[in-house]
Amino acid sequence: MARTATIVRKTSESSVELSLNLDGTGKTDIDTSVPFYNHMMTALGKHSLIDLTIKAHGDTDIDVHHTVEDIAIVFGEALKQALGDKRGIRRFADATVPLDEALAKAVVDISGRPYCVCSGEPAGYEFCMMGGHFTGSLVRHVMESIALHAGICLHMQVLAGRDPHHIAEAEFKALARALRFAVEPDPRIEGLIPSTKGSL
Ligand SMILES: [Mn+2]
Repeated sequence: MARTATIVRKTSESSVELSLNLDGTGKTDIDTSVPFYNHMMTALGKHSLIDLTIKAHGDTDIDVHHTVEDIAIVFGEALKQALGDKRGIRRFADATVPLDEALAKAVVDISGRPYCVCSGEPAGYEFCMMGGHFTGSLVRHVMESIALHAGICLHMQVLAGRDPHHIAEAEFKALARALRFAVEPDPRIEGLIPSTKGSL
């Protein structure tokens, strides 16, 4: 069965159309209307090998916050939908990704139980502005929204870094790389659900 999902979500704050294919090659077509976020979501698709299309707009004249958060919610929902009953996946994965001086580690469990722990951000990261509109605080907000709506456990650790752009990009790439392996079919357990309780 195709592991794909398409979700359209419209609220008074944003409009999001998102499609993904877990068994893709990392092909992306991203227009979030938030330039820095385009860069991050393109990296997420590219390095997870999840084909990802996003067309979104919202009340970015107020702040990019609503649109950024809502896209993360929809990405999480689409991930959950595409995974179905999670039969045959590797389930656990981790990835540690550098970007020059920055180093981020993501650990995921496609568990069906939403949880997110982020640690190690340098002091003041949450107040940094990237691309003139995207704050460091939004990175954790996006990680939390994805994890909670996908129903996965995500630990994101910033192990090193000084430049906020580098840190954010390392975090998105680490998530991408961990997701790639966690959602990938494990040929040794074809058709089986990787859980002792028989469901995820
Ligand atoms: Mn929010």
